[in-house]
Amino acid sequence: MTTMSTELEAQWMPFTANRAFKRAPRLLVRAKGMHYTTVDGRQVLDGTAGLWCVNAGHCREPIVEAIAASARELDYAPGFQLGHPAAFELANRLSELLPGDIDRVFFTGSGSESVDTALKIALAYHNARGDSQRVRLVGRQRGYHGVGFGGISVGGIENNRRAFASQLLPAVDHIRHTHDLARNSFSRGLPPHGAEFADDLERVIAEHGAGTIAAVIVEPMAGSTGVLLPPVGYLQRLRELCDRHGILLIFDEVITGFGRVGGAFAANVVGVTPDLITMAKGFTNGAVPMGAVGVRRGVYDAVMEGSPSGIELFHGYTYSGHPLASAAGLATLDIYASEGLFERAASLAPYWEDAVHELRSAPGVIDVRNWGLVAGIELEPRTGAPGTRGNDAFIRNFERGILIRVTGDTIALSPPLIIEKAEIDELVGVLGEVLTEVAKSGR
Ligand code: PXG
Ligand code: PLP
Repeated sequence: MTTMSTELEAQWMPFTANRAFKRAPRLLVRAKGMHYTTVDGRQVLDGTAGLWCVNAGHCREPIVEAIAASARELDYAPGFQLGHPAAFELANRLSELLPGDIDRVFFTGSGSESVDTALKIALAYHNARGDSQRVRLVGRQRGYHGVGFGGISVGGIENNRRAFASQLLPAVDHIRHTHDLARNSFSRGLPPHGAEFADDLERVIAEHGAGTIAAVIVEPMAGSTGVLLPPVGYLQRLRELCDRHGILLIFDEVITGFGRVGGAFAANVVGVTPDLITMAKGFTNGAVPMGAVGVRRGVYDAVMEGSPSGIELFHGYTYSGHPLASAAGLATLDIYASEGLFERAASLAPYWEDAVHELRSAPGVIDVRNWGLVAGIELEPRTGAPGTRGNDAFIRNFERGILIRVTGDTIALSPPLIIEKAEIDELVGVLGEVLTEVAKSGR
């Protein structure tokens, strides 16, 4: 691989230790179904659906064909003051999947853009209603909302903010995260303790006044930071508090959307309807970048009414509703429906839960948690070297033909929803062996 290393210099890789990667690169050249193929011809079982996005499995023929057909027929269409039918059709189809009265859809190009869009819609909503003192945005500790300035401001992952801390959005607060290993370790499904963590919002309300707060944004399940689940009753409580105080509630479902937790959205699964839902990733099965914000009818109507003529919302992207992405989205939603993949995720979840909880006895494991087809396996950090145990596990698994995702010392598993039971056994079996090797070798 040394001959390649000079060729790898120009790309500044995202969220990657560039120097380490370029010394020992891991390159993928093909994918099909549940597997990647590496540049040296090895098969790797995809335990993470790419980066939580390939929910229907890789290189699905109907999606490939839809993208190719669109590229041939309508490569690009301006979305400002013009439109094309597939984008409208996709919005209609998506609104059928969205919970409650969320039936208006704004298209973006990614999760980060969806988050910035949702925050701006929240501000525009209050402004349109003459409530323009509601400008404060509330996120949560350890939250991940992408990498735009809005997203890192409401986000609560310190590493993502540190270098930019002096220039973040000014009126932002964070409520506490929901991780409570002391009470909830090795919980199965949603953890029993911690609904009251939602009441931390009352602290912010007491400090600043409810009338200054525009919106609260949370991931129903915090993915990036290491699979932090919502305790039973927590999201309901957050909804009640927001309702009581006229605050919009945004669920960031970039990861939890499209079947990951055993329903169309986590909102559907827990039975809580937020005011806005951000999404991306699984929307197009990861095949073409695309995101969206689902908006409650009343929020959309208020913005329309606040602006009786002309452009109602001064916001949009060159690639909002891109034809190739729209085609990929429609084909993806067709597969989810025709193969019943959301239901499949729900019905496989008990098998998945039993399998991943077997890792409880592997060395170094301090927690296993699961929801739908997601699992978090938290490892004890090595003294003075946090993150190294997780990183070693990632590299050794990859060498053994298993792709996992690691943040710090927490392993996140989130396979495509087409995974078979035998593949679950393989994933968990190899991971257990690797954790033993990592503990023995100290590397
Ligand atoms: N919100 C949430 C909840 C996310 O998980 C984003 C916003 C940003 O989406 P884009 O498309 O701009 O990346 C995300 C993205 C990981 C991992 O390994 C997670 C994400 C992205 C890359 C890696 O946990 N989440
Ligand atoms: N920068 C410049 C100079 C632009 O002209 C545009 C869009 O026209 C953008 C940024 C925004 O790009 P996008 O719409 O792809 O987000």
